[in-house]
Amino acid sequence: MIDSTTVALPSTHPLADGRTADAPLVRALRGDRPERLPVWFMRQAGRSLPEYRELRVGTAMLDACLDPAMASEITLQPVRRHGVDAGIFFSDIVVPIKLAGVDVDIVPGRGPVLGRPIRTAADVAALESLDPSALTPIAEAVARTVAELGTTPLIGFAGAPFTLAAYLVEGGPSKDHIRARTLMHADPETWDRLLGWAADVSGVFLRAQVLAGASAAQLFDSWVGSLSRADYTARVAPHSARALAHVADLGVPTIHFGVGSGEVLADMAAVGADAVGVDWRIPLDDAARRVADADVTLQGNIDPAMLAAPWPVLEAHVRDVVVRGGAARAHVVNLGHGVPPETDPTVLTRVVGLVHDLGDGRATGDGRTTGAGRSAHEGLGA
Ligand code: 1CP
Repeated sequence: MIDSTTVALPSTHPLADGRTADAPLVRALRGDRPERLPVWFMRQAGRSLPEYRELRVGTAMLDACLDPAMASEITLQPVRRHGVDAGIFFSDIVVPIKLAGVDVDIVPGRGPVLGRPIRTAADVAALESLDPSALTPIAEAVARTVAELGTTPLIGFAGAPFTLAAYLVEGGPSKDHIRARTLMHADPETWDRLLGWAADVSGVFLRAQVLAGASAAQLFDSWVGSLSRADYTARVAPHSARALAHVADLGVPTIHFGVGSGEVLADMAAVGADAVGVDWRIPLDDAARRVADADVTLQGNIDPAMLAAPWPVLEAHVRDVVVRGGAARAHVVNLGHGVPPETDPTVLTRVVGLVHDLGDGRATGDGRTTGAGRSAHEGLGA
């Protein structure tokens, strides 16, 4: 449940004490067009960085997530290296599930795998709620990280109930989440209880990150693309709203992201976050039309496949994304999904420099953009 005793952010929070209140990311999420377009990358922390791989040697993924010093250092690595406009907290969507007592591990090269899938009414009834006190290592890692980040905001995150349910019911990564979607229809009551539980676990996880210092919060519904629109609106969206409701009273800007979400983009926007993340399949000007009924910022949508293309091809693509993003009320530049592990990190740094050189991203008549933005590498807290 939402803790009604905390009605506002602590006065030492970076948004409350002013450190991040005017950061380009925060301004853009709130609907403003800062002089410089904010840019960060999903999965910027981790696999593509040699310094990450070195630090992780000998430490299992979930142990790294629960080690405050290590989680904080991994979060900071891409901010130092690329000069991105935000850190994304190094953790995983299954961390709060594990802390709620579910037998889950992250298997290298595969992803989250459960000791025993959750498939029946009895399985769901046996799930325990997440005690916020179990999140002490998370809060400590966030606090350490924001102490280093200065004026650069940290984004906290959690998995949306459907994406979590896809792992819980299937027992691991799957292609079309068939068993989960069968349960949705075969036993709607159990489905509802499972997604309600997942919404609260993710909500408590998000809230802990925000209270400890995150200046924005992203809900990842990565696998939403396997749902029909009718199933999304009737059986999933209310639970996503419930997850976000856990941080609503704190006033931090929120982002709602899914892959393959074209069919449900307007419905995702209606869930109530300040921004919607768009994958690479829909041009941002088209996405802006689809979400026109909701007053939202767009985040995205550089095609991750382009990161390995020759620079002139990638540069033209980034410029096109920025020009099309001009159709939205505001734009946070990102990828359409995560950084592929084999990405050359110097390419990411170059993309940050390019985006920052494009100023506020508003197109001029010739399809290029104006502005004398700062370049990357201004360092933490600049
Ligand atoms: O050993 C390793 O390096 C494990 C790889 C890894 C990492 C670095 C996993 C396993 N998770 C993470 C970190 C992580 N996961 C972050 C923080 C880093 C960052 O974004 O910069 C975040 C935000 C996540 C969230 C996450 N985990 C999502 C949603 C985002 C997305 O990419 O769609 C999902 C779907 C997961 C599940 C997961 N965890 C790990 C893997 C390989 C997967 C996907 C498995 C599958 O294909 O189903």
